[in-house]
Amino acid sequence: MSQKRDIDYSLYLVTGRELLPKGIDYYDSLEESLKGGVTAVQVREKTVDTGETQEICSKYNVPIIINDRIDVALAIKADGVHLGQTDMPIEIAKKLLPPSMVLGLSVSSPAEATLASKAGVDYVGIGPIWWTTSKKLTKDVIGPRGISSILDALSQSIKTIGIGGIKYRNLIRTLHGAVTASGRTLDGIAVISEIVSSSEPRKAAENLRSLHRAFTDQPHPTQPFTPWTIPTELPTRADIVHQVAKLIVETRALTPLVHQITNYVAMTQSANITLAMGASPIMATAPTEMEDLSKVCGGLLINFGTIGDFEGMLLAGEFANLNKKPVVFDPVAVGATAHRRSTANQLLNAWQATVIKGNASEIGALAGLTEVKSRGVDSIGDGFTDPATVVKELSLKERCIVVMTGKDDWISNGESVIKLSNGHHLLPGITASGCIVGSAIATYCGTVNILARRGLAESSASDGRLVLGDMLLGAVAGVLAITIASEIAGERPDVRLGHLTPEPIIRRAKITQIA
Ligand code: 3NM
Repeated sequence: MSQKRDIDYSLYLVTGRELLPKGIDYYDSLEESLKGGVTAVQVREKTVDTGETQEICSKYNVPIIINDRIDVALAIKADGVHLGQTDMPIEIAKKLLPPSMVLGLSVSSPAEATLASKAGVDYVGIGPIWWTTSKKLTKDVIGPRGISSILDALSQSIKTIGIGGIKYRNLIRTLHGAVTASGRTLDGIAVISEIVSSSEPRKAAENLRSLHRAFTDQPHPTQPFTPWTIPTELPTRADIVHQVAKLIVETRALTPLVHQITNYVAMTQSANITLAMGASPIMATAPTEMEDLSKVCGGLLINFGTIGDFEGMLLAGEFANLNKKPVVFDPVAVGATAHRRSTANQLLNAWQATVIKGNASEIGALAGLTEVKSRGVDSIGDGFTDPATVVKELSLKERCIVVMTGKDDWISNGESVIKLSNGHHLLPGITASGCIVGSAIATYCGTVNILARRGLAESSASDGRLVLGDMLLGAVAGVLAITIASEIAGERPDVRLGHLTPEPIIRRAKITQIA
């Protein structure tokens, strides 16, 4: 056999005997995980019978790769060898290996990825993506937002696997965070503890496989970037207006539950706005409620304005990702303090936002730009000279839709940029007027999510270019609803408290003197 085996890297199990639950046999656990859908196995043990491991793998037609020990790999005619950065140099390994064996290498930076490309390895393990105790870590955690720059440095022919702390719970975040601007994604994931430490390794493997398939096979709300949801042409005004109108009507019919963790300045207004749009708000913050709520809500808003409830925000986003619910993130005044910047970073590392909404200074702070300054929660000045590029680039960086509010509102999904120019000059004078835009976006994204799940949304083939499940539509609808409502209210000076004169009081006051 001189041809290399064509390996499916989707679910790559790395063995870890020391992590087995008490009373569970290594070989039984391995066999169960293969039944659950593991597609490749790397043996990392020094003490197990490699021959028996290989026998079990071949029963399921799954390739076996040996960590570090080329001698063992050659002796058992394994399908490949995996090397770390401090193991044998690649050039020597390549000389020792027959052409039939694949060669894998661990990389953790773009520089190591470039060297791996030059060396011509078959696949790389990129890690550690998350913190893990399964291996003594000598390198910094990359985080899901650090993967794409490594993928960009690798030649296309090299297969890629993410490794380090990957769990069912963070899998969507991991996969989504890894997508590059050109659409390259991880070919698979490698795990030890999520399968090996489980008392039900088959189920653990099945769960990982099915979530991985859900990511690669079909669009869902945390995937605004997958090729099938990127509009190939800019939507026309008529397309957008038609679909927003539909969304407004559908929201009243479907009454999505919109879970909102927001600041206490905005909380009542946000709940009222949600009700006014025909949806149902729930403003829960307790961490223990997050899992249950994520199953029943249509969409989630996380607004960290008064910056409490960190644990709840963390869990709510993670569970929303897991249950494929859209997450709208409003990083209020993120540029104002180091604490806010670090909190936003932690949250964006922990879960995948579907939409990030902010004013120019907030978006600038997340993008690392200093052109627009802030004072507390407000932006100073007229905004960026090139706002379209700012939203598009942040959108590509964070792999989500970006909404930058201001005199004009700028929205991008990394491909298209839409400018909306509605609104009223009095709107910024109302506290929490920015926060309610976030609530409106979360509400309409919730409706888009429900429609997509029910298969009722119009597909790109039948009409329009905002396609099934496209959260860009939810973002546009949320901004238009609030800004156009403000224009209509602005045209009615008689309904504004700021314009109250003595005359209507004198004319209308209903006063009864009782005693
Ligand atoms: N290699 P778990 S992290 C074997 O970063 C290994 O190269 C890593 O185990 C790397 O899935 C790791 O339990 C441990 O976190 C993976």
